[in-house]
Formats: sequence, structure tokens, C-alpha cells
Amino acid sequence: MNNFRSSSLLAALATAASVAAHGHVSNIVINGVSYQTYNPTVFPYMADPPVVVGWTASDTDNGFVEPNSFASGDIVCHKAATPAGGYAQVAAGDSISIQWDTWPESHKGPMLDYLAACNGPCDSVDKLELEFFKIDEAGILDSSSAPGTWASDVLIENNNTWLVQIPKSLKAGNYVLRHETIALHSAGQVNGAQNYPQCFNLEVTGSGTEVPAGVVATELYTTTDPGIDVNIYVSGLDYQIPGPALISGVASTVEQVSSAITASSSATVGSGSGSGSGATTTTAAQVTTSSASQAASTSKAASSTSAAKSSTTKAASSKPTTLVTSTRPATSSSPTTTAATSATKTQTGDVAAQTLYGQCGGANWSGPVACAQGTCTEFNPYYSQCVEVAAAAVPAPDSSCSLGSSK
Ligand SMILES: [Cu+2]
Repeated sequence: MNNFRSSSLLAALATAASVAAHGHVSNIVINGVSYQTYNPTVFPYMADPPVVVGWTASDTDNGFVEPNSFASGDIVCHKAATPAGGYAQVAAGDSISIQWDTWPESHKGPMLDYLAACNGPCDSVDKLELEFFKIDEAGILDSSSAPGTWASDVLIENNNTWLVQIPKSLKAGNYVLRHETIALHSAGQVNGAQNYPQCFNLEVTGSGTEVPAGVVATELYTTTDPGIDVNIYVSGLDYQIPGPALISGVASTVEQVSSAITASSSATVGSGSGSGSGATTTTAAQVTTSSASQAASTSKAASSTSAAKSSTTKAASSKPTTLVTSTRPATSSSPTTTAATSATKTQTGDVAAQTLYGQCGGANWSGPVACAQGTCTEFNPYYSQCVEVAAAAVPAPDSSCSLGSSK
């Protein structure tokens, strides 16, 4: 028998995710503007799915890519993935909050983020040619009692969001952001790790000059990497995060605080990177993010940041997005905080109904509880979200997943 529910933290989280449903990224938030991503459980059944910033993939079961597929194209951006038709614009140095719809606490593992330059439009890029460099990674944060506290636990604690910063010195252009968690609950068995990569197209702006060297996704991992073939049910685990080394000069993670959503936007369609032909619709929304409880959960992620490589600058408490400043050698030595998103707190009482994929309930939630679109659906006691009824009514099957049982 596994004793993975023995710690007090896990006991608390167990209630929050007693149903072991897998999840996916529902939207990304850049400076308060939310962009819908690809919904693998709904879009395949739609006659005319929206053009979004997220790559299309064939994982209607919210499933995973197994280590035996590490050398196949499936590891790039999930199963049979094809490029997103749209993209979101982001300035180098800005942060992106990546919102998952849900994640099971049993599926412990690292969080990783990569970028790859498209060298042209990303919507027609050959995924096998993309050379990914790692901009963010976090693994085990506390290994004192098995199976430990992991970056995936920080994701869950922070309303299923993960904040990543685009390197300040990155050269302007079109990039694919590859976001991933690797569930390790069965990784002690051969081929037992579960990779959940998802990709988004970005147009990065700014005056940076660097495009770090990367590797093609089919060379990111091997089945025998110590971070892939690993038994996490031992205390004192010295976990080695798989994949290439983090690029130089960036913090391993930024402090994990959600961005408040102040508007939503459709994906921009077009060739990107200065074409100026893209069309974007941005809709203002009034949304409140409860930042107090989230701020309390950030210390774990921050503690994994190498103090030698970064300095932490706290923004004013009224600004929900707080970053750890990256200190790249090529940039100015004075710390710069890019925390001042346009996020604005609004007071309860006169807020509009929540937008699709926005939060609509949960412990300590003081924002809107009505949904302008979709149905407010409880994912756990701490988080409810406005989702399409079809998605809410059909829980994702978990049949391909093994947890604490023979596979
Ligand atoms: Cu699973």
C-alpha cells in the first residue's frame, strides 16, 4: 500500500481533488488579458471550433504522452498536435499566467516551460524542426516525507495556474511556448511517467537580441532519464528535473501568483511578428482575483529559485502579479520588476458576471459567482470556474491512468 496521503498537506489537498480527473490548459493570461486555448475535450466535437492561441491535439481523454513516445512527434505539443491558428502578443520580460481547468493532486511532478523560435509564422511551422530552450523549471520542493511536495502541488494551490516569464533579452519574433507537467505517480514502473505537454503561439515584442540554442522536442527526454524513471514514494528524494539545462540568467521559476483577468481577447490571426494584419478583439471584463490566499502559497515556488541567480522584488500588495526578476548578464544590473500589469481589483457587489473560463467560486473567493457564458462548475472546494456545459457534464475518463496499482 502506498502511504501517499499521510502528510497533513496531502490530507488537506485530498479533499480538494478526490476525483482524479486529468486536466488541460483552458486559457493563458497576459497582462490581465485572457486568451482561450485549445480544449481537447470539446473542440473535436465542434463543427466550427474557434481559432485560438493553443495548439490542436488529439487528447479527448485529457490523456498523456508516454515515455515510449519521447522520440515521436507526439512529445512536441501532445498527441498528433498541429499548430495553433492564432497567437497572442507578449513583450519580452512580461509574464504569462497559464490556467489549467483542474489537476489531480496524486499526479505529482515537475513543471517545465520551453520556448522555440518559429523563424517565420508559427501557424505553419514544422513542429519537428522547433528547437526548444528551457525558460522555467521546478521539481520537488519538499522531500522530507514521501511522496513530497512538488511543483504540481504549487500549481494546484495557486488555483491551477502557473506563472512563467518571457526572458527580457529574448529577440522579438514568433515563438511556440511549450508548457508541461510530468506526472510521476507511476514513474517507478517502466514507461510509467506521464507527460502532459501543451503549446501556445506567441508573438514576442521588444528590443532583445538573444535566441538561446535549443533542442528538438524528440531529443528532450529519454525513457531512462533519472527524472523520468523514478520512484517518488521514498523520502529524501533528490529529484533531477529532466530535459536540457535552464538557459543562463533566468530564475528557475517566478513567484507563483495568479494574474487577475481584466479583459478577454480572441487570438490574433495572421503571420505575426510585425505583419500588422492580425485582427484581435478584446473585451473588457470585471473580474476579481483573490490574491491574499494565493500569496500565501507562493513561498514554496519562490524557495526553489536559485538565490545566486536572481533577486526577488516584491511589487506593491495591490498588484497581484509579482515576479522574480531575471538577471541576465547582457542586461542592466539594476533589478527590474515587470509586475505592473494592468490588473485592477474590483470590489464585490457591482461586478459583472464572470467570463468563460474565469473563476466563479471557491473558498475565500469574493468575486462574481454568476457566469456570463457557461456554467459555474466546482472543481474543488477552492476553485469553481465558468465552463461550457458540455465540458462540465462529461468528466474526463481516467481509465488509462494508474495510481498506486499495478498497471
Ligand atoms: Cu492520471
